Amino acid sequence: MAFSRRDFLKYAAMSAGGTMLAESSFFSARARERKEGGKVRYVPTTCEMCFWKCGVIAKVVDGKVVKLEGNPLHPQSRGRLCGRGQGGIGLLYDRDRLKVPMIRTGPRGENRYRQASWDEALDFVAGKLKEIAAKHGPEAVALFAHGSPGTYFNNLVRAMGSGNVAYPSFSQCLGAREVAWELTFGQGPNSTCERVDLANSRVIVLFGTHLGENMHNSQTQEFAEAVGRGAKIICVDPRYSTAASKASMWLPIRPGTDLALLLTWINIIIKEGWYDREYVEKYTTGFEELKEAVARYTPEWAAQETDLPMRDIIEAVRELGRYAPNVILHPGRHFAWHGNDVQRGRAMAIINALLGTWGRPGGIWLPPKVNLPAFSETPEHPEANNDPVVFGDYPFAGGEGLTQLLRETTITGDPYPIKAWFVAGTNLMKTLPKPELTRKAIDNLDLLVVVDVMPTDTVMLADVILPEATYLERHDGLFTITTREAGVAIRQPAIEPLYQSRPAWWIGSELCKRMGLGQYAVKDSWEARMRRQAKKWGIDYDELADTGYISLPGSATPYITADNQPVFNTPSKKIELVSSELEEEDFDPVPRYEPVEQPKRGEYRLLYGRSPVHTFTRTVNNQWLWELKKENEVWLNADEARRLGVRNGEIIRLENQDRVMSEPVRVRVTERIRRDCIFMIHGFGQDSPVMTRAYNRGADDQNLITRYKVDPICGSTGMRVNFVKIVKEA
Ligand code: MGD
Ligand code: SF4
Repeated sequence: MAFSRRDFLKYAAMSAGGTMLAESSFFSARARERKEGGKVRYVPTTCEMCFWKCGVIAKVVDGKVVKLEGNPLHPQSRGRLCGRGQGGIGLLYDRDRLKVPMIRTGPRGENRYRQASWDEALDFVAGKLKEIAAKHGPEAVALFAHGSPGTYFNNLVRAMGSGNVAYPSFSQCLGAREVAWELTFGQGPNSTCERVDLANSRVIVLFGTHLGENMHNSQTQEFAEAVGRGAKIICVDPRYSTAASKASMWLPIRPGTDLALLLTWINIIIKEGWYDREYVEKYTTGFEELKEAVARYTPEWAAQETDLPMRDIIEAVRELGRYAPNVILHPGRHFAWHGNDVQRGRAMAIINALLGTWGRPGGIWLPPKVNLPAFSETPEHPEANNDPVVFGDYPFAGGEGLTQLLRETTITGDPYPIKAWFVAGTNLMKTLPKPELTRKAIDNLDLLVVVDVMPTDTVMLADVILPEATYLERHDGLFTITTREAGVAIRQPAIEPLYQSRPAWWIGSELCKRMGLGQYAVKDSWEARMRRQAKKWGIDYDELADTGYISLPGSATPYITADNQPVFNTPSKKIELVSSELEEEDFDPVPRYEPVEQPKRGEYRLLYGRSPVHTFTRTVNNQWLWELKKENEVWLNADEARRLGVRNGEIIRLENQDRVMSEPVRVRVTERIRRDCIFMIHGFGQDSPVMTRAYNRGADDQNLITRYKVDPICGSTGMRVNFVKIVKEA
């Protein structure tokens, strides 16, 4: 039997206040069109301006998308979109969009291309791939990807027999966090959307997580609601972030010393008895060993190390204890900071475990139950021809592959040559630390194919540029969305692809056919495939296309009850306060503090972060969002500015420890940051002249990240290990 809208209504009505919810949040594109007399079309789909996967409703008038709204049925958007979500129209109609396939005609980096037909471009790519695979083996073909386009090239590369696939979302983002939580709870806090029950939290602790600036729609909505109903916010951040401005306590920690604070908190929680005895006894292992290991981390010592008042260190953790278990120490998101990040994540996970937040209201909700049958229409991929290089010697590198290893092997050719890269949905030149190595690797390639929507820095180094249709012009998915409940969402085109752009599924599929791998191609169309998938899942596809999201009845089981016990997929089947897996691999089974390098006199640690209206580099050329924020600034502490004689708004440059100089950038003099660091928003400083709005606007933090520190446990690249000086412009 298919789940339908009627089932959804019935299900919603069963929950508290459900009738209201069902009536007020009902959405049907077809009903709305009928009401408006059929002059306009409403198309429910899924946003990809970032990776939160909000439900969007596109209003189309005379074949033009004129408005984007949040889908009220969809739990990620709850009827609203963030600024970037609304700005999707700016991407669709960006004058600088990639419009046609192109083949490079001049030296790499000189922006000389000629237009090609799809047949010519695809034949060219397939011919080159065959040549490279014949000469070096299929493992010489690699993929870097982020977001949904990667799926289709992952299929191609693996069908060829290469396992060399890597995603910056692991090594440069949240890999260390996921690994830390998997080692502790046997499961990560969910990479699409953290399972944080902010709606019911009484105390929310944020370690550098700048909610509101790092904009994730439903999470920010819940955070705002929590602030509104008086939840206590404790913000540990060297910068007085927007979230800190809502906090009852701001702890301006010395960067790099978070683990000292966390271990001290563990010590206080145990010593003062704030932990949940019953919970710890029932669900955890290693308590006594943990207690002994953290006894040396005293508040006096932590105050010295972190540069925080001892009174605040103690008061903050007592506040958590008072309201436990309805509290949360947020797991964070961009986690690749100092190269010791798994252990920082472990300490955060351990505090949540001691306070009993996993499976408790206001803490970490339990994953919803999803029992959808596996669906595939293509054969299993063959075994990789040669061991992939993307996991290196890191025992917990995860399944996603380490980008910097792929880059390194491309440069050295050791253990074998890598000669072709597909790059889909990621701007590697601005994403990987030490960009000169990215360029060096690219110069070693025989083929660089970039599938993108905008002519970014990486695109403009490609041999072949393949223009993808934007998310408003293509089918993708089906997506399973797991929030407190599980549901299924759709991405479908609001309009036909503009210019000669094509969806990634089509590009990948055409390449499979040309490579003689037709069995891995899409049989007919992605929409037809989605229909078959929906049928297998028992979902009414037409209902889904009409509403954009269908929830799976009975999937929500967020809290521990007598009949809903948590499952911990660790070796001991318990929460591992002392990690048996780390011990087995000769790592510290309990996190141990080691100081990180601090800036020398006259230097500042380079910190970077997000703007609420931009996602990395993907939005900086978008007219709507560019109007809101055209360039970044360097946040500099007011006392330091006075000392250096730098005025607010003055143009300066930053010079890093390796004498790399930034583009000119404006200073924002502020009391809202510590004296030993500066902060800038990531994503600006585009070098591609064909991104006409973003070109040369602001400064690129990545240029200054010429050093990184690799986490020995999972191989992610800590990037907050660079120091800069302020250089005044003549
Ligand atoms: P972007 O730089 O936004 O992010 O790294 P990336 O995923 O590389 O590049 C996205 C690319 O996708 C752009 O080229 C854009 O045009 C393209 N794109 C957008 N929509 C589509 C589409 O529909 N189809 C296709 N084919 N392409 C599309 C993010 C990564 O960066 C992450 S996850 C983190 S957390 C790190 N953050 C970070 C940082 O904060 N500072 C520094 N210095 N480096 C960082 N690197 C990491
Ligand atoms: Fe789109 Fe904003 Fe949702 Fe991200 S958070 S998916 S940009 S609406």
